[in-house]
Amino acid sequence: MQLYGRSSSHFTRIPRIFAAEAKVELDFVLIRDLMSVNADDFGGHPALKMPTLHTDSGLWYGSLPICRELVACSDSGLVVVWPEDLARPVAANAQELVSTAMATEVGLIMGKASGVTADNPQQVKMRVSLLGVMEWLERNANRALATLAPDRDLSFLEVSLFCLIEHLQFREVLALDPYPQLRAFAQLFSERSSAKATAFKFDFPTG
Ligand SMILES: N[C@@H](CCC(=O)N[C@@H](CS)C(=O)NCC(=O)O)C(=O)O
Repeated sequence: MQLYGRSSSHFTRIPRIFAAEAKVELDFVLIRDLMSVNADDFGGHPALKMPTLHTDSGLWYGSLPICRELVACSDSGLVVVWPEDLARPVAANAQELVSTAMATEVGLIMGKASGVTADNPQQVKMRVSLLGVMEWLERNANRALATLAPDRDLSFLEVSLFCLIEHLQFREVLALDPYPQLRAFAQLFSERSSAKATAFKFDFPTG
């Protein structure tokens, strides 16, 4: 199986962590030009996004479907809590807000990279949105995580929350000082070998 993405991408790191936890071997194919308008450069992703997974059964777009496929293909018997298993509002909301914040971060980073100034009204709104999510997560993420089945090996919520927090710091989008609860969660999760093996880094000098 081949995963198209970048080591600096939070949406790509999620399936890389799942692959490591499920002990699935992946060939990692780097996407060189993020501004390309050719879907082939994104492993065939029609929306020109990463990640994309290539398997014998076809192409898989998006981090959640890719993680599902990786776990389904593995013999590891990994017990995973998926977003649809989140029955309590606090946990379902946490997942929704983590996914929203990740997309907001992409908008902020892509805007900055393409010369949009920080005082652009859309960038201002995205930043306020991100701050609102972070404040909510700081107050509620631990309560959300406490609702997860204790016998799980992993949850999509934990992995995506971890990737969001580390990525905010890595891309210097937000300082994490105001979020001690989230920092403590990320510190604990970062001890996992799957997290250590997938640390964010820039694959190219331009990021
Ligand atoms: N819903 C998609 C989102 C993917 C996404 O936004 N990926 C970012 C990188 S982390 C990307 O491709 N950015 C390039 C762009 O938006 O042009 C997923 O879950 O994989």
